[in-house]
Parts: sequence; structure tokens; C-alpha cells
Amino acid sequence: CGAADGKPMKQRLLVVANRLPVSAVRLGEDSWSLDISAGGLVSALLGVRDVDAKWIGWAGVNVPDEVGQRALTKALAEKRCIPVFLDEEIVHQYYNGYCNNILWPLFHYLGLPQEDRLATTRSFQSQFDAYKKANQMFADVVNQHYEDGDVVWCHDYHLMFLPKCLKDFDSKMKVGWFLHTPFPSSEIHRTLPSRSELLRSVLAADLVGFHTYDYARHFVSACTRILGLEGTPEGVEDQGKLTRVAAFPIGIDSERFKRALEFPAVKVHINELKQRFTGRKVMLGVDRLDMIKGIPQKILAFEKFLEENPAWRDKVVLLQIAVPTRTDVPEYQKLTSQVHEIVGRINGRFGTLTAVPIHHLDRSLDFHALCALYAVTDVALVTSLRDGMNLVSYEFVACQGAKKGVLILSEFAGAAQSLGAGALLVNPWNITEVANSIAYALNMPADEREKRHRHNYAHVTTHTAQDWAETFVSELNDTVVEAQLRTRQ
Ligand code: ADQ
Repeated sequence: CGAADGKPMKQRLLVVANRLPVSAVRLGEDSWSLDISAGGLVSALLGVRDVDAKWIGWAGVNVPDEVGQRALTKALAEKRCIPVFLDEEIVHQYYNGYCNNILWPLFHYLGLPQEDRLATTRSFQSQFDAYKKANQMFADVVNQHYEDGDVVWCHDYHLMFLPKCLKDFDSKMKVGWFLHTPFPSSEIHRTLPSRSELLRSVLAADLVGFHTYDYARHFVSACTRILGLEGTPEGVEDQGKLTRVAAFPIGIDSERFKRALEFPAVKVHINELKQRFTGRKVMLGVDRLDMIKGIPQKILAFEKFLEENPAWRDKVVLLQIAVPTRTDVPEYQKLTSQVHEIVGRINGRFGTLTAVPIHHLDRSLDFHALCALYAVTDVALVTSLRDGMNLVSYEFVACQGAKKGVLILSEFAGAAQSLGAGALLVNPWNITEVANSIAYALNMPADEREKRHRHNYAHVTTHTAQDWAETFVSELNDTVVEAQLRTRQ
């Protein structure tokens, strides 16, 4: 369609995610400072051609007063963001409760909470009610801003109820839903008390996407086994209505990483790191400090490697950068102390007066510092127990144009399906296997390193975040057109 000035109109895209890509800090009654995150999803969506995208989501802060809400809405509008205001109680029940305490561990095969069965069952229902209420609040904001022809792309496990809310409002709305975590085997999903309602809500979407073919297959089996619906090669069919289900593996903005390596400040940082670790091979782990990332297992494997390879003890260092998340949750606090304890023990055991084998940082690094670290790394260790995709493995490869370092990658990360031929795949639960892979990686001949790196580099630089977003949006448009043709026949 054309606009009045004759130029083709861009398609409007409403991206709905739990969190807006901003951090908002209140400066006064009606003033806010906003810091836009330049990370993955944002650059993916900026790169989609002929699309005019806006974000809808929670800004991550409680704003109880109208003056503050109005001021934040106005400030966010300049960044093409639209806020959903959630109060503290809803955040507690919906976000900390149902999303992070129930769906996150379950989708990563860690099971449902078991501490106190009765209490969990009781709070389960109120958390699920809050989840549905919060999803409806997101839907209300989408509906206020929706215009005919818009594409609405819902993201992640926080918003599984949203497709249904949106279709209830307007059955012609083009709705896509993408899951960033794994979708577990139907045997795991079956244990969830609200299993059917969630599946039915997701099926209201026109297109449902996952990182890997396996997750898509698990979702279709859950629909056939739990709901008794028919799975077809295209997706799931319910009384003549097809919901298309497919794999759309995400990527990164690899050019952004390559460009960063050319910045003078990053080059200076690279040289400093090289000097700091002269004579030692650098191994790197970069993770959010989360149970799913397998950080204790990784460090124990490194200890085993040091135990069995004394000649390497003063020739290798492991840098583990772990951003704390969900710091108010006791399980995460326990994980932090567990990691500190293991690191302390290993440094005490193998350290010398001048060097320690593990540098562990509990914090986030800025983008340039991260790129410099990736660039000087000889071996990256990604040992997630489960991970939807894992972008750290992609970022490491993108920064290794010169060095051609080795990637040790968990077979339970979605990335194993795309980078498996170049990486050394490991079972992160098998500490001996990971320790052996570390030894193999450190001793790997240059031609093998080069060959493995070439494979991964080609993948990471050609399957970018922009391609991912563009493919999903165009597939969603096609799916809706095909469905319209089918109903006319
Ligand atoms: P995450 O679980 O957050 O994402 P991941 O894909 O690895 O996992 O992305 C983490 C991002 O945070 C990366 O861009 C990384 O650079 C950054 N990061 C991590 N630790 C950092 C640190 N210490 N300092 C600075 N930056 C740090 C979820 C799913 C993944 C899926 C993504 C995208 O769990 O499986 O790949 O969404 O769909």
C-alpha cells in the first residue's frame, strides 16, 4: 500500500516483551533518565528492512503515581517504547513467581518447586492468576496502540497467555510468538498444572517460533499428547485452524562485534590483557549467574583438568565473568556462595604467591571490555545445563577472526545445533569429559583450530540477528495470507 506522498508505507511492527530494552531511573517527580540497551534484540529489530518497530513492555520500575507514569510514557515515546505499568504485587506474583520460579526452571528441565507441596500448590494458583492478569495488561496496551495491518510479535515465556488475549480482542490481528528458552519434552510440560490452558493460549497465535527444530517438535508433541490435537508438518491443527510452528534460530549482530575490535580503545584494552596474561593461555566463561548456566560444573571440570595436567598449572588462567541476576532469590544467593566457595578452594589449592588459576568476577562488563576479552581468549567454555540458544558462544566466535580459538560447548545449548561442527561438544554434567576437552582444546593443532573456527565463523556471520527477525516477520505475514486463502477456498 502507498502513503499520500507516494512512498511505500513501512509495515508497523509491535514487539511485545516483558522488559523494554531500557533502564529507567527516576530523577524527579516528572523526570526520568533512560538508558537504551544496545543488545541483541534491539539491533535485530533495527535491522529489519521496511519495518517500523515499536516496543511494548514493562520498564522494570514501579511507578505508582500518575505524574510519574505520564512523564515516563512521554520520555519512552522518544525511544519508540510504550510502557506497561505493573504494580509491586503483580510483579511479585507474575514475574518473580510464575515466570521465574515456575516456568523458567521447568522449561530448563529443573522441575517444579518442591519445598512445600501444599504451599506451592496454593501459591501456584494465585501466581497463575497473576500471570494471566499481567498478560491481559500487556494485551490492553497493545490493543490501545494497534492499527489494522500491524504485526504483533510476542516474546518469551512471560507472555504465553498474550496471543489468546490479543485474538480475543481482534481475531484478524497478525500475531506471532517466539520462545527464547527451550521448550521441554512433553513429559516435562505435562507436569505443569496449567499445561493445557497455556498451550491453547499460545496456539491462538498465527505463527509460533522456537530456536531449534527439537523445541518445535516438543511443542507439537505436547499439543498432540496433552490436547489431543493433530500435528502436521506445518504445525498444529485444531478444528480446521492451523497454527504454524517452526524453528527460527536467533543470531547476533556480528558486524557490531567486528567493528568494535577496530576501535582504538578496544585495541588498547586487548594489548593490556595480552600483557597481563603473557605466557598463559586464557580460558573464558561469560554467563548470567543462573542455575542453567552450569557454572559450578564448569569450575569443577577446570579443577579436574588442573589436577590431571600439572604441567599446565601455571600456564593457563580461567576468567569467569558472571553477572548476578535475581539476587533476592535464596536459590540464586546459594548458587553465588557455592561458586565463591569452589573458586576459593581451587585458588587456594593451585594458586601461587604471584598468580591464581581462576579470576572470578561477579559483575557485568561493558560491551567494549567484553569484546576485548573475547578477542584474547584461547578457549571459551560454555557449559549450560540447558540453554535456549546461548549467544555468548556466537559473540566469542565473532571476535575470534584473528585468533581462531576453540569453543567448548554444551550439547544442551541450542547453539550446539548450529555450531556443533566447529565446537567441541560436551555433556556439562560429565566433569571428566569436560576436563578432557579442555586438555584437547589447549593442545589442538593450529590447522584443526583453523578449520573448526572457519565453520563457526561462517555460520555466525551469515545467520545474523537481523536475518532472524526478518525471516520471522516475513513468515508471519505469509502465514496469515495463506490462512486467508485457505478460508476463502
Ligand atoms: P540469556 O540466558 O541471557 O538469554 P545468552 O543468550 O547467552 O543468555 O545471552 C546473554 C547476553 O548477556 C549476551 O549478549 C552476553 O554478552 C551478555 N552477558 C552475559 N554475561 C555478561 C557479563 N558478565 N557482562 C556483560 N554481558 C554479559 C536468553 C536465553 C538464551 C538465548 C537468548 C536469546 O536463555 O538461551 O540465547 O535469550 O534468545
